[in-house]
Formats: sequence, structure tokens, C-alpha cells
Amino acid sequence: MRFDVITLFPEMLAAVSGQGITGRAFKQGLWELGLWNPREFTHDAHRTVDDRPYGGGPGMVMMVDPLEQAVDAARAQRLRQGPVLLMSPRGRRFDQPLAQSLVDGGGAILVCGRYEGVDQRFVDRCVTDEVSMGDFVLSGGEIPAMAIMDASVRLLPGALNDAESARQDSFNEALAGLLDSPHYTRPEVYKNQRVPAELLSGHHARIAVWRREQSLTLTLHRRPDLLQQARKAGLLTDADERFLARLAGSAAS
Ligand code: 9WO
Repeated sequence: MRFDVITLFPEMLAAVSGQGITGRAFKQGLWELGLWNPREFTHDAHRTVDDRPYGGGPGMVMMVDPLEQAVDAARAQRLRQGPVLLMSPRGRRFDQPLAQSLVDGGGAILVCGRYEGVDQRFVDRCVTDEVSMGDFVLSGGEIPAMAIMDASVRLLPGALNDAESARQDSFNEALAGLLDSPHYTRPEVYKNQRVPAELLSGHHARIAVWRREQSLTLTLHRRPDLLQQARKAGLLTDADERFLARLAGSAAS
């Protein structure tokens, strides 16, 4: 897998290639990172990458030519071409299936805008999809690009150790169905707050039931859409439905 990132701030991307799970996978050679600064593809003395917007308005717009040349240079280094994704709140919402499809396709070219945005002709000429992390505005696309790479690299075979893989499996289950139950570690009592007795019982079956019920309660309250999805996917057992009916009953009274 290979990601190529088009960015005016390539140093930012060291956070993903240099540290943690993604950094370890990078050192193992499981994925490659190409960094392309549009400033390196300018030809004027000031190395200009932005200019004032036609029609007026605040701020500056990234110019089409340095961006297109950076994408072309990235393409020339790629064996499998893959999509060219622009980080933008106007785009398709990023999710786990999109991360998996990037892994399956061998990666992508990720374009990070700065200033007020990029010249639309660059979008029309080079961008295959716009991708959003959610309904908020950032100062640039670099952090969304890092999120995409983090989510993708974790899915590569060999990127996670055994403990991390077990955790990933339960997270995938949670994404397909329910939110994760709460976690506790030492101490048993912190400022009068106890760890739930069920988790200290040592009864594996009882612990599993408690966690499942916590997940169901949390998902019902915070993400009823996910609960409905899980129901439709046939992920809820008869015991789950009985527990949810009991919850609905006690909430009504
Ligand atoms: C900003 C914007 C705001 C409202 C509607 C559309 C928009 N597009 C952009 C945009 O592409 N901005 C560029 C990248 C330049 C300014 C900083 N950028 C950015 C990307 N801000 N926020 C994002 C972003 C990307 C993905 N998910 C959430 C936010």
C-alpha cells in the first residue's frame, strides 16, 4: 500500500509515519508514504502557490498548476494508480468500509487544501472523490489525511500485534452493531467511585452479559440508528431483545 500526500506542510505527516502503530508498520515496510509540496512545482521567484479569488472575497485560493503538477509527479511514482481524494467537508463521509476499499486498492493520493480552498479547475481535472471527516471546518486537510492513513494502515495484515488485533476484531464487531462497553483498570476504588462489581466477579459469563447489556444501553441512548442497523443485520439475539424491551419498560414507568 502507498499513500501520496499533496501538502504545503509535509513535516506534519511525520506524525503518522514516525510514531505508534502506523510508524511501526512504516518501518516494517508494510506501507509507503510519498510527500509532494506544491511549492516545489512553482517556477516564479516567490514560489507562489496561492492567489486572490476571482469575484472578490476574503483569503487566498490555491492555484491549479502547482497542485496538478504535484499530483502528476505522485502518479509517476505509483504502480497502482488509485483514487485522488480531496479532504473537504463537502465530501463523502469517511467510514470503515471506505478505509477497507483504500487498502484493497493499494492506497490513494490525498490532497490537503489550505487557505480558503483550491481552484475548482483542479478539482474538476484531478480529483476523483472528496472525503469529509464530519461537519466541521479545519485549517487544512492534513489532519483528515492522517486519519485516513491511520484507519487504513491498521487494516493491513501484520500491522497490529496479537493484542491489538483482538481489540480490532471487537471494534469491527462494534462498528457493525453496537458501541463498546465502558473500560476500567486499577485502582478498584478511585475517590469513592468503584469499578462495577460484575467486572470483579471473575465469572466470565456474567461479565460478558454485563458488557453486552452496557453496549445495548449505550447504543440505544446515543446511536439508535446503529441499533436499528444491528437489528436489521440480524445481530441482536432474543436475549438482547428481551433486555431492550425491559429497558423500554423501565424508561416508560
Ligand atoms: C472548506 C469548506 C467549507 C464549507 C464548504 C466547503 C468547503 N470546502 C473546504 C475546503 O476544501 N477547504 C480546504 C481544506 C481549504 C481550507 C481548509 N480545508 C479544510 C478541510 N477545512 N476543513 C476540512 C475538512 C476536511 C475533511 N473533513 C472535515 C474538514
